[in-house]
Amino acid sequence: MTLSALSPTSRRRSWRTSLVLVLLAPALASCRPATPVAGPAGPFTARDSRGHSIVPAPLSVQLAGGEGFTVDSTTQIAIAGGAPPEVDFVAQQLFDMLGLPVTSRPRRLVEGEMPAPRSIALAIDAGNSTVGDEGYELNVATDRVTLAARSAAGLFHGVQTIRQLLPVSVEYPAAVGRVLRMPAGRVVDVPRFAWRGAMLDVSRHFLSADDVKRYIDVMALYKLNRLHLHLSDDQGWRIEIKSRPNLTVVGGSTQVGGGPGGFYTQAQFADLVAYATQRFITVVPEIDMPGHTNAALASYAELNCDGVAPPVYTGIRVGFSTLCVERETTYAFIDDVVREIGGLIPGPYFHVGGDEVEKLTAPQYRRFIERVEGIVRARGKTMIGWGEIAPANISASSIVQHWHNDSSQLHVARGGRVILSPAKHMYLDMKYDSTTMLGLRWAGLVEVRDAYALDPGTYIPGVPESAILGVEGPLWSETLVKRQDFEYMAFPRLAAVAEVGWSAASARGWDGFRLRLAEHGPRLQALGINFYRSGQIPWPR
Ligand code: NGO
Repeated sequence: MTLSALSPTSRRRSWRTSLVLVLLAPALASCRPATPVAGPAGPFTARDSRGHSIVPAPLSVQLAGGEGFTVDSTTQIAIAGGAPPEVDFVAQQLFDMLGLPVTSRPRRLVEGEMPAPRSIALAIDAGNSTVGDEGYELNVATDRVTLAARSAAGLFHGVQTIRQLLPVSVEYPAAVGRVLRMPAGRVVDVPRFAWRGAMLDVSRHFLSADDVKRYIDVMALYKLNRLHLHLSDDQGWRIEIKSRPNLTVVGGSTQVGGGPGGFYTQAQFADLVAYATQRFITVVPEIDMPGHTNAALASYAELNCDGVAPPVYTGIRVGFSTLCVERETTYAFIDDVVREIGGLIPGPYFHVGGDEVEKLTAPQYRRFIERVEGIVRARGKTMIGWGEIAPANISASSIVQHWHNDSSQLHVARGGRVILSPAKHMYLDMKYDSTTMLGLRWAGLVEVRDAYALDPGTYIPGVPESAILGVEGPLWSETLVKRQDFEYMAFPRLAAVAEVGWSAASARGWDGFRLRLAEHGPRLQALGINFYRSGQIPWPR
């Protein structure tokens, strides 16, 4: 393919777009139809039929045989001019990942300058209509790698694909004598759904900010883009609210089983949000209400209808607590909480829980949700709630998260959108099989294949794919105490969640997924992740 082959419209594009196209030309020319990679170019041992082990599966992968691209001390990282500042950070992460010498530091090209031979070039191509807001186009040739996207997020996702095209030694930055070589070819990729989430319940058992960052790191590897933090429940309140200090002094003081609990200061939370943002992950805070509120009720007597604060709670029953929905003090409290947390996040979402309320009448519950929606909107955020909120008279712009036997369809009927977290597929706290020590089993056993089997486009009868915002894997922590417990339940199922959310139906398939996922065993091990060695996956020995 040469420039002269381009249409008149494309010839009118900006110099930057032309640069992208010039950069792509050699790689495009060397692309052949999909053939499994053989020999030294391929770092894989088990692969799906298209010869790669990328998870989530990209929309299209064409690998060419031959030498591929080798990263070495002469490799340069170039940023095509005009890219927004976030691209510098993406380039820096690529640089760090490849362990390049200082002489290879990312450099912005000046207008008209071509990248040096042996470069990995990152370019924003705002006119690319095939890759959407988060997709990318990657071309790998022996003398050059080009990654183009419409946004920095797209480039970031492309860097994760580069990472997965490289051998697992890329995950050992201090290893001596490693050879980082990737196969030549072309990947064009775009996510199927905008919402690809993971939820951490840091209430039942607290997880430190550093442990949450580790989780974010692995989310990024799999192109997940929403981190939902379940910050309050009966057993613990986990975020500092300056106007309501007892929430953390009392409500944050314990956890399931009576351990020490814990909470994030606002500074720690802001730092966590910044860490996620740099990885193109939006933090979605959840304050569960009006039920699942014993920690708040224990902190402030005025939130209880009888004006008496109950003791803190360390068991795992659900459904017994509720804020006093008839008292104005409750709404002043909620406004303080939404205002303070809302001020710490750039993201547009605020999750209000709303699940499993047994102590209110249906009209009381609905009025509460409608009023809280007003508070969240007045604070400039979009309300999200579990499926139970759907019968309330809420706006179509609010979001419902389906989990189990709920009436999410009602929200779709009013034109609203739904996040799918059906427990029997997406709940990462369900046991894998009958021998799994950790987790619960009320929704059944969820092996990797069960997680993977969800088809979001057909899951809720009568709900079309266009009403599905995406998917999310919640990890509830009644039985999970330490980081390794959380990891064991999340991995490798979270990779299945990611593929369900990202990959086009045409690119998906269990037989290919299990082979590709097998290659992620050594990678997860390299990252120090305590993952479940499912018997369904042919892990390499
Ligand atoms: C339910 C419940 C949570 C539990 C979880 C355990 C929802 C939305 N509410 O899911 O409080 O922790 O199950 O699997």
